[in-house]
Amino acid sequence: MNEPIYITIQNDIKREIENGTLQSGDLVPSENELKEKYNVSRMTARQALNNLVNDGYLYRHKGKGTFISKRKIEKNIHGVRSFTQEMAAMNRKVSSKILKFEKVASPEKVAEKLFLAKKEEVFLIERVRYGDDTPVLFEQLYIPVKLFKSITEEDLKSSFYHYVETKMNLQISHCIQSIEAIEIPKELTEYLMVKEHTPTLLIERNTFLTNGRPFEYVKSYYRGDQYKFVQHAIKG
Ligand code: 16G
Repeated sequence: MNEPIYITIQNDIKREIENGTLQSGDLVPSENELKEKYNVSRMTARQALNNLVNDGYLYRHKGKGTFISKRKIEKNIHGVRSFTQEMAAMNRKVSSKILKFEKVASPEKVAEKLFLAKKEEVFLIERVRYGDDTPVLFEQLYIPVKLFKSITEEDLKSSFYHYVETKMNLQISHCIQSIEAIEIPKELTEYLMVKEHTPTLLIERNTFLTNGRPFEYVKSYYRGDQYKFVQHAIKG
């Protein structure tokens, strides 16, 4: 059976994005142009464009037309890299906004993950992180106070991993992490500037030093329309 024509239109546009004929910010052909080119109804042309918008390849600008989206950020999930390093590797400008920086008694799960005594003090840090001024990630981070006695809010405006490695001279070794697809929690929609129900990738991560001690427990919420996770794997 032949594929439906709207799929052909979608694939043609995707191919032009892949080979660079269409680049982020470019205007895509209008429904009328597609109608002429493929000899289809306006409905069919609209369906193809709607699907590409829903899949994040295109976005609409009211009154101006439909445009090619920025390519998704590809996050490697096989290494332990900081947000700052990831953005630098993609030539994106990094910035962060600290929403919370406070000392709290560790919740039970956090104490367990950080090898702490019940209710031992931790810093709770919440940050919105930006790539090229777009909010792409929300992070809720717990770190032991006894390990990071003199860390300040200012230190967390730039790279936390840089602080750990260069200011504290500690060696980061590995992490244990899980990845889950969720809807954006309602309270984060405003910070990440997305609509309710937006698909989000949640990584829960416990990261360790070379001495075997855990130094962070973090929940990172990645905008699903901005991120794609990539992994290299070896045949087992
Ligand atoms: C990433 C890490 C997070 C770490 C942060 C440090 C994941 C899932 N999370 O967001 O654990 O605390 O980078 O970034 O990869 P920074 O050094 O730029 O502050």
